[in-house]
Amino acid sequence: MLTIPRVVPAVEAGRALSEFSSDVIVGLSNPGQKELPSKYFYDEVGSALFEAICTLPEYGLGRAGKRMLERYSGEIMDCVPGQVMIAELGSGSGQQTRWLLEALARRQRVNYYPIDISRNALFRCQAELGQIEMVSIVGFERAYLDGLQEVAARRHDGERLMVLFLGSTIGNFDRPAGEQFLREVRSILRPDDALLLGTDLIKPIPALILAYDDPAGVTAAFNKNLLARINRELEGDFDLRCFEHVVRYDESERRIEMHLRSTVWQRVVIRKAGFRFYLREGETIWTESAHKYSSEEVVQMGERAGYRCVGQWFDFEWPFAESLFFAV
Ligand code: AVJ
Repeated sequence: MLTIPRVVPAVEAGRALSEFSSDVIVGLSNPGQKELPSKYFYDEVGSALFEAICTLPEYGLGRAGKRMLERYSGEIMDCVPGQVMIAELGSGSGQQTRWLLEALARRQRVNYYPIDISRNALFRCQAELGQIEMVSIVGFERAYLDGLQEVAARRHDGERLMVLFLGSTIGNFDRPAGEQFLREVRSILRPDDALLLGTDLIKPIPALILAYDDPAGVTAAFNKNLLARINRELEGDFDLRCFEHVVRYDESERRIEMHLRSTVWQRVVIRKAGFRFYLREGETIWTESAHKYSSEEVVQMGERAGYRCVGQWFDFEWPFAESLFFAV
């Protein structure tokens, strides 16, 4: 069947690089807690490491997401009748999306629009999903909301837009920002458009810590690769041997935090950003949050953001929820 695997690029490489550079400067010049945005994990090395993480026995999320879509895609798509087009926020490698696309392709030709700021992720997704019969792929190298706006503009008459936000990526936002993000997605949708939202659920802390601090050190490598990426792309001189991967669970925020802790006092120079800064011994750079939810909380958050929940599916091996919402 005809497939059109292609990417609509957002910006020239130069602009993407200067955005990376200014985000790095802002995050690292903070006199309090230094931070780096987790969206920059996913260069070619980082994406490969993330895929490796998803195969780790300790990282239950990865397997739960795939298992659930393999099992429930038919049921989920039965809840979304009519002619449907699909947009995915953060396409990743596309392995879980396959099941949903195949379920939908049993009844119609499918236009699938993955949206990701990582061109590399879009290529991987096209390699994984480009061969499914009856499915055409057009990837958008864009920030989520910009990309979604462009996808929505391609809607045909009578077509329903279904947005996928899988894998618990929403957990990277803190709670208020996550809800606000859902509201902004809603503002691009029409009533009865659909949102399928994956969320990792609250579970015993030791299991959560192990999921983000696996004994083989794959997640540690994933975390440190952010500094290696700065070295490669912005001519930084981070010495990766002087950083430790640190994982903690914040009980009041109900989130995992990942940090990189400097084991020595050090000066770091990032040449292409024209930036230098210091780290004290023991000081950390906060690189990621992964918020954990209860299933009721997800429903309430969706309702406050302008949706009604029409179904929830659960994995009990690794508590995880897929929640299907319709825009009100
Ligand atoms: C892709 C954001 C869902 O938070 O679990 C995995 C990323 N970080 N291991 C997550 C991640 C460390 C992942 N998300």
